[in-house]
Amino acid sequence: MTSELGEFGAQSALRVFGPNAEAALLLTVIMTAVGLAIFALVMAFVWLAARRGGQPRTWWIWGGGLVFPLVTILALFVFSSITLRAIARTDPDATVIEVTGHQYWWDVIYDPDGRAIRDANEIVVPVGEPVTFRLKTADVIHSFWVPSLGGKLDMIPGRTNSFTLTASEAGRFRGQCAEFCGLSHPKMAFEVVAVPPEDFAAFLDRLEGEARDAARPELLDGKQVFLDAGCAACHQIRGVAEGARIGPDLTRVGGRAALGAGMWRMNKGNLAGWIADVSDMKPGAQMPDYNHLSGPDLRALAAWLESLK
Ligand code: HEC
Ligand SMILES: [Cu+2]
Repeated sequence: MTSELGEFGAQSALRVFGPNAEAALLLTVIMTAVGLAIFALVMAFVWLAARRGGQPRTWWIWGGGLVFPLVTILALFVFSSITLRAIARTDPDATVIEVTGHQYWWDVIYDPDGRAIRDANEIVVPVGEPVTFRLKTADVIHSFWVPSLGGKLDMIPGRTNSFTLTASEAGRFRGQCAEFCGLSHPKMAFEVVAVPPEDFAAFLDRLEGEARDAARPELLDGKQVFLDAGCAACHQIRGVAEGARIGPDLTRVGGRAALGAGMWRMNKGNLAGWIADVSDMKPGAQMPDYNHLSGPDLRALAAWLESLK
């Protein structure tokens, strides 16, 4: 099945919505402009030399061959060092969100040192406020990258890496694992959703509670299928099945815009397709296919999951 990549938020390092991304873009533009200008200059001199012929004066050799490159390269080096330092700074007062990379999804914990509220594959942040991402991995090396908000940072076994990003505008920003991590590495994406700070607080309060389904009686069949099929061995749904950590937390799975770590639209059809045939949608994903479920059971399960918001 093909993905619905283009459906989700902006993913471009050239469309920037935060100070880190702005700094990186400015560095890119200046490096490129200086490089192009020098290229044009050298070509012009080559052309002149070819037309005029004769011997160059020695000061051209010293000036153009040594002094000029030293000065320009030193200037660019200082500028890029300043940019890199600014980008790598972590803000001690920022909101902390812990993200752990798994093959091929993202475990998310809001306020890891306090309320420790778990979610997955979609990260909500307060707009205009700094957020420190504390990055870990459960298996191989992954890399956390939201191009519109700032540079990437690797998730390395046995280490915790942190950096601070600020979204300067409300909106949806797509992220992508930027380090090859296995068969479905290209299908390991996510979204950062920047909302007003008061909405962020409300989101956390709501998320912290037990899962809320649409409370329609026919949906209860789906909940029973979830319990009978053994999904709770790997998935937590607060208030229904607690504790499992092998797969993403599904407490508000139907509230996410995307299914399967930023890949497909969240709806009943895609959910049913995923549960029956995950190995086709995401080869190598560590979830078994449930193609033995009956049609009605599969539909009920998908409908119940979709109602968890
Ligand atoms: C052996 C562990 C395991 C079992 C059992 C399991 N899953 Fe999963 N599930 C996973 C893993 C791992 C992922 C993440 C796959 C990925 O994206 O790479 C996942 C992903 C999902 C997702 C997508 C979540 C998201 O945020 O997009 C849904 C929905 C889901 N599982 C539903 C179920 C249901 C329903 C069952 C029972 C019928 C089930 N799973 C059984 C491990 C499991
Ligand atoms: Cu990865």
